[in-house]
Amino acid sequence: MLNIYKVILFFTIICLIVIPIYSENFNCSITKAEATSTTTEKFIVILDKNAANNHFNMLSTCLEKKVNNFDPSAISQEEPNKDENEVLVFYFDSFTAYFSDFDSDFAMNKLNKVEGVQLVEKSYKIYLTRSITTATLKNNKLTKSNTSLYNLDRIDTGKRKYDGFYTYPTNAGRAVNAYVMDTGIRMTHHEFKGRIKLGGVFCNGCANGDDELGHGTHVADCRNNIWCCKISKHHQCEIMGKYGGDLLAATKGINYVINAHKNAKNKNSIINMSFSTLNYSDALAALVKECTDNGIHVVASAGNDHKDACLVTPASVPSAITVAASDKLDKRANFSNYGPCVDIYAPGVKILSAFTSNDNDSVFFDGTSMSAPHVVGTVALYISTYGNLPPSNMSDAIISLATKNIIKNPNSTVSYFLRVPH
Ligand SMILES: *[C@@H]1O[C@H](CO)[C@@H](O)[C@H](O)[C@H]1NC(C)=O
Ligand SMILES: *[C@@H]1O[C@H](CO)[C@@H](O)[C@H](O)[C@H]1NC(C)=O
Ligand SMILES: *[C@@H]1O[C@H](CO)[C@@H](O)[C@H](O)[C@H]1NC(C)=O
Ligand SMILES: *[C@@H]1O[C@H](CO)[C@@H](O)[C@H](O)[C@H]1NC(C)=O
Ligand SMILES: *[C@@H]1O[C@H](CO)[C@@H](O)[C@H](O)[C@H]1NC(C)=O
Ligand SMILES: *[C@@H]1O[C@H](CO)[C@@H](O)[C@H](O)[C@H]1NC(C)=O
Ligand SMILES: *[C@@H]1O[C@H](CO)[C@@H](O)[C@H](O)[C@H]1NC(C)=O
Ligand SMILES: *[C@@H]1O[C@H](CO)[C@@H](O)[C@H](O)[C@H]1NC(C)=O
Ligand SMILES: [Ca+2]
Repeated sequence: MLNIYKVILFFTIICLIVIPIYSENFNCSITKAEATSTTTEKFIVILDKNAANNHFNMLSTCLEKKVNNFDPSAISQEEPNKDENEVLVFYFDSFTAYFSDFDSDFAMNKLNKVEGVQLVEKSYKIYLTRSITTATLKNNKLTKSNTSLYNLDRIDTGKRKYDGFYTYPTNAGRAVNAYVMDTGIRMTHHEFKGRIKLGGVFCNGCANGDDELGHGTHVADCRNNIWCCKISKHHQCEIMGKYGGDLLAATKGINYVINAHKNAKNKNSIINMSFSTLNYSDALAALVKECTDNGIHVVASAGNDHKDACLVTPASVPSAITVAASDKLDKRANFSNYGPCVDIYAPGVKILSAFTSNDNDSVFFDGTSMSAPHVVGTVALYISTYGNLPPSNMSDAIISLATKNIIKNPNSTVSYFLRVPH
């Protein structure tokens, strides 16, 4: 025992001596003069986890910036770092990220060369998101329910055969928690009433979780999100208001979900990322990988720009399940992104779902945004039927359930069409 105390004492003394000496002799590899400039824009900086302390020391010593940890439980509509001298820090398992204002030239040509900095990326606009969590029950009974919705009728069968029924595992989605990262939700809508809870509002100037666009509400509707059926719980994270979101809001939302996942007893979590960037984003890709590394399934829509899905994020991230859109005749929708980054096809044309004008409102939408929830639901059905798997195994499992070579002109490496567990 004595030896242990000696060791502890030894290291305490070393720390007390070494740390002050270290900071006194701190060498500024960049200076405030270099960092302050006429124009400032917000950048995300991703650091090697071990470099974080030194780096923040450097920021506060050399650049006189205030370093603030981001508290995911602090749900606020205000940007906490209004002051350009403040940096907002997110600690993940595999890296540390922060946001701050810098001059573009400094950020992209100096800061990115500092030791321990993995990448620097300008915060940009993103276009729409959401996410979900699930259940532990195992059950192999099937429920057969009437449906007039072709998309539900279609995904319970391999061949294109419409029988007017949607057949799915009975306990589907029990105890499901859904983190919806999107434009918010019409909480009072009959489709969700009593099953919705505000997770957090992470965009600037957003109206406390109300859905001002209708996207989130449509995407969260249980008629498409077969996983939630009657019994699941939603948590919503609004990261995009009427006027869009940005990388900072997405990081806050993802940080929130990862923390909620870590603190939850139920580790069956699925995130549907209903947003896309215009161009590929290394920073967003790192955040998505952090989710799957933590065991959270990520389902991403391929995007609606009739282009290669590998060009946008999160669709391009290998550990995400990327979903392209097909129509009633199993043809690739003409707007759907395609290419080698697509993992699977699901219905995404003329999808009826909840809308926001009143609590019974519904509307038809087209989009890979509408396809992705079908896959989210299927992952949840899979979990409640067979149990959870690590994300990469889940992706394989969903693909092994899928019907092969049925999509016309998929223009993808694969032509897999979604099928629910049966
Ligand atoms: C600080 O930088 C100067 C000039 O680049 C260098 O000569 C010196 O050795 C550095 N000191 C430390 C402690 O790294
Ligand atoms: C389902 O459809 C069948 C035949 O159309 C009908 O007889 C039955 O009442 C319907 N069930 C429900 C619950 O709507
Ligand atoms: C899933 O994410 C994609 C973007 O990656 C989005 O377009 C779609 O709306 C999302 N769907 C749901 C149900 O969140
Ligand atoms: C996206 O990339 C294209 C070129 O590939 C570039 O012209 C455009 O400015 C980029 N857009 C953004 C928002 O970075
Ligand atoms: C895509 O298909 C829709 C109907 O299915 C059609 O109205 C539209 O013109 C098509 N767009 C393109 C670019 O082919
Ligand atoms: C098929 O995908 C490739 C890139 O993966 C693209 O260059 C080509 O234009 C696509 N063709 C069609 C018909 O969409
Ligand atoms: C919505 O439908 C329910 C019954 O399904 C009805 O009681 C209610 O009045 C309707 N509300 C609106 C706003 O139409
Ligand atoms: C997941 O897949 C890997 C690689 O195929 C395999 O070694 C591992 O046993 C799988 N894990 C589970 C839980 O299925
Ligand atoms: Ca059917």
